[in-house]
Amino acid sequence: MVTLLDYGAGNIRSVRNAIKKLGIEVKDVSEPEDIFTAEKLIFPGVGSFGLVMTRLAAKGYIEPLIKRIREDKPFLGICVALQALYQGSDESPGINGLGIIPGQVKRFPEGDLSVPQIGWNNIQLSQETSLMNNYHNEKLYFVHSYYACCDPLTEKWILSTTDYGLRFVSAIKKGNIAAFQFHPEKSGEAGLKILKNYLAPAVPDSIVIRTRSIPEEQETKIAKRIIACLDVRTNSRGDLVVTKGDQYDVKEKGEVRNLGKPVELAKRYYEEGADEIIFLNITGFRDFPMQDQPMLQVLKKTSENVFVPLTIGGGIKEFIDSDGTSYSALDVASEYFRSGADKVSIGSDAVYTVENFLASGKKTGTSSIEQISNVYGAQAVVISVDPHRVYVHDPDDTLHSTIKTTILGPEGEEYCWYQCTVKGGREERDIDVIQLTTVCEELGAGEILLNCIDRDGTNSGFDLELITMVKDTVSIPVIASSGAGNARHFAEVFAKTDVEAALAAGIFHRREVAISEVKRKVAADGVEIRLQRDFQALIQRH
Ligand code: 1PR
Repeated sequence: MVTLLDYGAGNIRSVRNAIKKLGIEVKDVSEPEDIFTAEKLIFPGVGSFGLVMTRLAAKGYIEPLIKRIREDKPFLGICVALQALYQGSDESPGINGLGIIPGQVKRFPEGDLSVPQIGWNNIQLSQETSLMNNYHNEKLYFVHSYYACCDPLTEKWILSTTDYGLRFVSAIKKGNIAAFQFHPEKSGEAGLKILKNYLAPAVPDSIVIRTRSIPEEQETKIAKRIIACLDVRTNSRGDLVVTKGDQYDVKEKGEVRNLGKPVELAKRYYEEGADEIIFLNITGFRDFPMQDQPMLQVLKKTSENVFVPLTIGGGIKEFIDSDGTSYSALDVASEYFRSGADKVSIGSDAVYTVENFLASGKKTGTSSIEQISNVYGAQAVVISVDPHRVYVHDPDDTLHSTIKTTILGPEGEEYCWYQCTVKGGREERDIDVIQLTTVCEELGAGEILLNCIDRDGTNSGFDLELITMVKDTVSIPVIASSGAGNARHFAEVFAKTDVEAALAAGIFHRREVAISEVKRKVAADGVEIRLQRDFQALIQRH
């Protein structure tokens, strides 16, 4: 029996599901005393540092938490919960942490690497503990903009470090108190194994140790992510199906293409080694009754068996339900987080927000991006961009940001700009991809999902010119999307651009290319990638 500290923020469902998957019963903290009396406590930190500390204070949880930790009763913190053990964080100035470990949590500096760190990285162990029993140097999933410093004063606490531009504390352990910056519940089988070591250790802490981690002098490296994307909508029979378009046209002979069921397909991709799964409700721009929203069920079901990050897009906006209830974009996003999503992706509403920003020149604080980012952190907000090329003969023919292209236009034009669209490409807007992505970053978005209508479903490869243009402008991670036709296209996008992740839909759904084939090709080209353990062993043997 483990007790979960659920303080009503974000995706706690995934931790709950991971524990259940391990066959262990979960009990919730219902009053402050439970925190102290629990046999084992898990504290999943979701949201910003300020949100976590404010909620803990409001519920009267701070004092029993400090008491529990000081008395060395089993405690496991995840992500922001590790940071909460420190005195404070640059993320929320003026808000005190639990103050167990001395020091201030800092923001990753701007540099060559995008912030937030989103993806799979290694850990370098500096203690031997049963918590890492049978850990074999697999990559684990991180998502954060702030980090705990490797301060010699806190040496006794450090269980592992990780490198991302600088070396930071990725896990701590002292006595029965442990905390991870990575998400074990989102780190596939490797993460579940670590969780199990905490919940039901096979060996006492004094015995162990069969672990392997990379030598201290070597830097850990974040992997490029391979993502499977599922475009979902209902067909004429009312079934919710995964579909796939050609340049966003998902109908064939008048009927929506049906490439499978969302929950089943997501499970298949998880087992095949996808580093992340994105669901896009492609008709989400239409109004829907909140409680009937079928994507909530899809998320709840998927998160029971899929232990890698889940992103949901489509319909993240403010709206009024048919019964007159009004929902803010934050309400909608919160419902998705509670149902198992780790990130939400905003499409049309981001375009409208940027249009308003450009017209008024100021932030309102009320846009979907700002609201969600303020509460859940930038890393929870993805912007899905649906641009297409507009050719011009001369850059002066338009006010938009152009590039000189090697793919000439229909009249031999050598320049183009990328026009943003809304409602799944149905409506063009007078705004370009650079305006959209830079303003969204300024408003607090943490990642760009960069589609391309011209390439979507064509199997002709990613639009490298578009990706390079955006990547050169923003400092948040970018996911390349649209056009993947084979494993070489992934190798190419990682070789020729600095993109952090690449996504495909059609080739995976139609089983034309397997995720393992993509990973094998990309790894063979020397790109850092996350390999499943059996696969890793296979590569080492050969
Ligand atoms: O505007 O916030 O409600 O979000 C709607 C979301 O639905 C947006 O993210 C938008 O990109 C998506 N969407 C809307 N209509 C379509 C459509 O296809 N008719 N799908 C659509 C976008 C693009 C990718 C696709 C890649 C890879 N799909 O997600 O999966 O292009 O495809 P490929 O590998 O087969 O080439 P809102």
